[in-house]
Amino acid sequence: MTLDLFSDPDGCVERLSLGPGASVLRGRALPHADALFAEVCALERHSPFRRMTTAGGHTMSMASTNCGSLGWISDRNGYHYGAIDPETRAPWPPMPALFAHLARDTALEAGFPEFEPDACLINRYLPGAKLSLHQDRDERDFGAPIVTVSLGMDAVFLFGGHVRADKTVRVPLRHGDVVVWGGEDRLRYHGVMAVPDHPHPLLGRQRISLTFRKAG
Ligand code: MD6
Ligand code: FE
Repeated sequence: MTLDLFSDPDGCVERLSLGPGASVLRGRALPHADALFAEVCALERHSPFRRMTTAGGHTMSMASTNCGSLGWISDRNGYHYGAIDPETRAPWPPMPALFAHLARDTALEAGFPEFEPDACLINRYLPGAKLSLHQDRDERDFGAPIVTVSLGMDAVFLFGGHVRADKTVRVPLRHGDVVVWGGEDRLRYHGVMAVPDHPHPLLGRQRISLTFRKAG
């Protein structure tokens, strides 16, 4: 099944439910998009984007960096969270207040009060980059939701079930959209299809995602 958020004729769709604990808040970050992107540009001067390696020795197709007290890291030893950027050997830059507020507010709107993320993974997808189906299970507490903010080029988010083979829905994500998933949907498989090359007026040929989690 394909859920097309953007074909609603009266343009009134604000929130799409993907499950009891999973919602898309369409365009929710749009008023903040310029400021969010400016923060990403400042953050990448401190901790640059890099393409991480997987335990299997593959290079991930998107480039990543982090802000907040913990950063998500993938290397030859697998996935983990750490306070130190292995490239700069310095702590990840602090999470900008705008990021923390947006994550907390959107989690609340989606039914998860008191979300206090300590980790924000920032991914940059150039045309063709993708993320295969996976679960997010490196966090200590699955009681907190995950919030993802999309900026730049359109992408298709794949949202599956609790086993990899479950059917997935294809959710188009555009600049300013926010996805929140938690509760019984917290461990659902998800991924990002190869990003098509449709340059965005503000960001050009890239998609940036901000993924907020309570990791520690
Ligand atoms: C995204 N990222 O970049 C979604 N999950 O839009 C993820 O789902 C993700 O990049 C776990 C670890 C790294 C990731
Ligand atoms: Fe994930």
